[in-house]
Amino acid sequence: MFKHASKLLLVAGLSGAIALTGCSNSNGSSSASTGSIGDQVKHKIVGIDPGAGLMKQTEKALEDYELSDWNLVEGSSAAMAAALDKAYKDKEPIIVTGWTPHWMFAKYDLKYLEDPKGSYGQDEEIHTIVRNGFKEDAPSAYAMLDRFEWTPDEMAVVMNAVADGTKPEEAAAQWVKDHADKVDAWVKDLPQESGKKVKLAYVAWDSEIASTNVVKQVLEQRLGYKVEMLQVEAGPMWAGIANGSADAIVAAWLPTTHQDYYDKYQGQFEDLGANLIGTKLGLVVPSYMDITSIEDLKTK
Ligand code: PBE
Repeated sequence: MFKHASKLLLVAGLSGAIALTGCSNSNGSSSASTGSIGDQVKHKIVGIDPGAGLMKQTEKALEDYELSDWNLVEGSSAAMAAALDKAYKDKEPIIVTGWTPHWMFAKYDLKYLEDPKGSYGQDEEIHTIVRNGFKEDAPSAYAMLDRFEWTPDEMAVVMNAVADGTKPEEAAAQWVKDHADKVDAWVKDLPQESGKKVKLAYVAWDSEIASTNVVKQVLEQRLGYKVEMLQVEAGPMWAGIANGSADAIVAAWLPTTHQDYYDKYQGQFEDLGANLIGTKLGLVVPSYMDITSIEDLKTK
């Protein structure tokens, strides 16, 4: 799944050497381009998995900005990253659905398109959500999950290592080792379990691969749980928490991105609050593209 990742390092190394060829001429269009931004990218926006909130927000953006002739292409996080990698190497125009924290901002020179109509909402938080009854069934795992919080920079360490080819469980184990003080506080005075099972559901979004693996390492190494990671789509992830087939997720983007799931299953889960603050979502393009706002997609 992360086969493309090793190539990304090379690209990052070259990015500084790439000269700007897409300079503007008098009528504002790119000299390296043929026609409008829409024509250059065939009116396509490279999306991710259809269950992602980011996809619904992008559909909304297409409506808000009256971009009815544009198409949002479904795929996956990995396919989006591969398409971006290829376009970036060839210095071709591309528009992708993107979010922060994500390693792609460390590897490439990228920018979010401005969103004056606010289709992507305000900055939000990633929450930890557990199934009803989990507190009684696994009190120390519940307490650890309740305490779990970290920063975008801390998450980036794990995420960037995975993007560079380290196995997610190894990158997470290394992070746990290197941040013993922080991890100590998450597990302080909590009792050990011997092999009790916990099921963590997640979607293969790069940010959630990092966070879910870190929580698994802490629950296993520090509290003696046996953790199963269930990789699913966004809809089944929320349904799994609501119906009790999964115990916890650390992947709930709120209040906007997962609002429909949150509302649909209200009362069937417990929200333990933010584990990370300072996220962002939107349309992302390479900095070499002569475009600054979503509005430009209509006029440029
Ligand atoms: N994401 C990453 C997810 C949440 C985490 C922004 C791609 C989504 O859109 O649902």
